[in-house]
Amino acid sequence: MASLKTSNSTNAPSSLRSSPSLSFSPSLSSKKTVTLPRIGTLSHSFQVQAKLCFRYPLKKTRATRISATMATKVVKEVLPPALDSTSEPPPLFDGTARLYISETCPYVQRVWITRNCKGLQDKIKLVPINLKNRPEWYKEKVYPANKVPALEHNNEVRGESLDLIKYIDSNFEGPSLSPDDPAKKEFSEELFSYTGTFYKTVIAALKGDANDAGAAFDYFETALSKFNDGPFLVGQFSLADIAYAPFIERFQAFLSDAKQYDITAGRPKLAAWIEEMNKNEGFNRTRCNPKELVESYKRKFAGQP
Ligand SMILES: N[C@@H](CCC(=O)N[C@@H](CS)C(=O)NCC(=O)O)C(=O)O
Repeated sequence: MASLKTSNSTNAPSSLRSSPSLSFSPSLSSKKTVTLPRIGTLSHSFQVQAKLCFRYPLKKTRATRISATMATKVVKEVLPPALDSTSEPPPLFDGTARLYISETCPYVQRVWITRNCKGLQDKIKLVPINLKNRPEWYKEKVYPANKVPALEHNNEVRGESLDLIKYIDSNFEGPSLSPDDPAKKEFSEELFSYTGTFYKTVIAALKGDANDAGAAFDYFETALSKFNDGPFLVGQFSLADIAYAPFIERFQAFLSDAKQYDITAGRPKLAAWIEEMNKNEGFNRTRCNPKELVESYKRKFAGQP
């Protein structure tokens, strides 16, 4: 079994470097090295990415805390208060890259994970928007579609989470999260295209028979068998994993709690993928409180008040 050992290198962005004594992620950062199992030949970019996403604890700032309510102990990024109809806009188009977000939105989460995994915490500022009491200037001056996520960068505002993760990967520094191999590139595109069907299939099952979600998770299980040089969708961790992670996080929690349906039963590759994703600090910092998530899904899909 091949393994990657990462050292306590100084190659990480300053935002992710830690003092040796500081330990936020009990599962990983208390160790000098971490072994990532089941990974064969690793590209340079994946090794750098692995250091960023799997190894580095956060630097010690007031904007970090350990959320005691998470199922696994994870460090959640503390956000500034959400801007609402009474708030002034930020100084728009002043050269700052801003990601407009809502903390619990899965589409936002895709972009937020990408930003974290590329080590762009100091380069892309998060601006939470209160969607229930949205500021008028958001639609008028920032993003006419009036949705989140939206990214303000280079005097333009863009939206659509799948477009944004690709945009950030191509237009910002940090390790590449896209495969170089043409077959993997092509398969990534297929995976991006399937996200809509995946979502619709599972949502229909959440409202009715949980077993009807099986086809979507079977697709995912089969996809994980396509490349055998790592536990992720195209072998190495990439944007394709980021595209699905927020949805699998939500569906797994809700289906298990409300429908007693274990999405990993009979799907060992999906189980291993979830285990690997749960080690990803860039993802963990964005994760929802699972209890709140299940309650909100129950209100939406199980007819509970
Ligand atoms: N297709 C969009 C979906 C974004 C989206 O629906 N965001 C929701 C929050 S999770 C939103 O902004 N809703 C506000 C609204 O529709 O008015 C994407 O992938 O970014």
